[in-house]
Amino acid sequence: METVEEITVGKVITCKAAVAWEPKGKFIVQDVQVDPPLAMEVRIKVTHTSLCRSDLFFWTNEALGHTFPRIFGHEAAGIVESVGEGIDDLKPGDHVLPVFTGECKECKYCASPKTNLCSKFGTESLATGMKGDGKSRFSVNGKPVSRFLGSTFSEYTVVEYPYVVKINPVAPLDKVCLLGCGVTAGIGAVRRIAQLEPGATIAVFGLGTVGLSVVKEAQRRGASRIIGVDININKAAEGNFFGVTDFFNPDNLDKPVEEVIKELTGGGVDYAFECVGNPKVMATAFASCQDGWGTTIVLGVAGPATVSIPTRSLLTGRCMKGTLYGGYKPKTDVPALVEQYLHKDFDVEEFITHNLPFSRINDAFKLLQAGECLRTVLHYNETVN
Ligand code: CXF
Ligand code: ZN
Repeated sequence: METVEEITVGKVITCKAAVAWEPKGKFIVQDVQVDPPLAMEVRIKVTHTSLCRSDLFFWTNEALGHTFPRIFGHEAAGIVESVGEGIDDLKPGDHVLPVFTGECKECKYCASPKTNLCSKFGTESLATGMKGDGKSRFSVNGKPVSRFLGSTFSEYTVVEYPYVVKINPVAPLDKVCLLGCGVTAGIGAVRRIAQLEPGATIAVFGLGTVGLSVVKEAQRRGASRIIGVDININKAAEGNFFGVTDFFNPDNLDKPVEEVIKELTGGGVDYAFECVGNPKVMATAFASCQDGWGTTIVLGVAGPATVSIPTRSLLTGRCMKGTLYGGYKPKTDVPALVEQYLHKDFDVEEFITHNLPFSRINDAFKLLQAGECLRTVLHYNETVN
C-alpha cells in the first residue's frame, strides 16, 4: 500500500494557508502551493501553531518594509513530510519544531558556548525567500508568496535544515509547539542569561507569555520578590496566579514605577526583564535595578529602535543585555528542554488560554491584539473548536 509520504514526496502540495495580502489585512485562509524541499531543506506538515507577538509586530508594522503577500507564523510543531538532498538525520515521520533562529554547528557563534547566534542561519529567515536560491517555496496560482521565519500559518511549510529541531515523538505537539519561541525565551532568560540565584529580586515588565514564563521560572528558582509591571489591569490577577508577588500598573501610580520599585526593594531589583519591546520600558527597567550588580535583560522585540540609558549607571556596575530564544542553541539544547517538559520540570499548559481550529486564525489575532489571551494554539485538525 502507498504511504502518505509516497503520495506527496517530490511533488508540489496544495494545502490551506493563512495568507496576509497586506499589512494589517485580514488573513485569508486559502489554497497555496508548497514546493518540494531543495537540498538541505525540509518540508514539514505543521500540526499546531501558536501566535506570538512577533507575528503581530511584523504583520502590523509597515515601516519594516516587509513584502506581501506573506505567510506568517513561527511558533509551531509538526511532522517531517520529506527532506531534500544531503540530510541524513531527519526522515519523514520525525516530530520537529521549526524554530526562528538556526544552528549550523560550524560558525564562530555555534562553536561558542556563550551564544545561540548563528552567522549562517540567524533571523534573516525573516527574508522573502530561502537562503539557497532566494525564492519562496510558497505560491498562489504561480504568484510567489513571501515567507516569514518558519511560515507556520500553513498546513505545510519548507525551512532550511538548520532551523529544524528533532524532538521526542512522545511529546504532545499541541503543547510543545510553545517551545518554538515565547516560553523558551522566558525560561532561558532566567536560567542562562540572568543565571538567577535563589533569593534574588526581579521585576518583569510586560506580563504576556514571555513575561509570565520569566515569572514562573524565577519562582521555580526561588526568587524572593517578583514584581510585575503592566498597563493591562487584568494582569494583576493573572500575574498573581503565575507567581508575581507585587503588581504595579504605571498608569495608576503618582510617581515613576522605577521609584516605587526602588523604595520597595531598598535600592532596586537584582534583575529586570523587559518583555514588551519598547525602548522607554527598557530604560525604565534599567532604572529599576540595583546599583553595583543590577542586570536588565531585554527580551522584547523593538525593531531598529535605540535605547537611552545613563552611562553613570554603567560605571556603578549595572548592565543591560539581551537574548533571543533564551540563549538556547536550537538543535543542541531544545530537545533536552522538551525532555524536561516531559519530566514535568516545567509546564506549558498554563500558557495555553485558547485552542482554535486553524480556520479561525483571524479570531486568534483579535484575541492577541486585545490582550485577552496568552497563547492561542491553532489546530490544523479542524475537530478542535
Ligand atoms: C523574533 C526575534 C526577532 C526577529 C523575529 C523573531 N523572535 C520571536 O518572536
Ligand atoms: Zn515569537
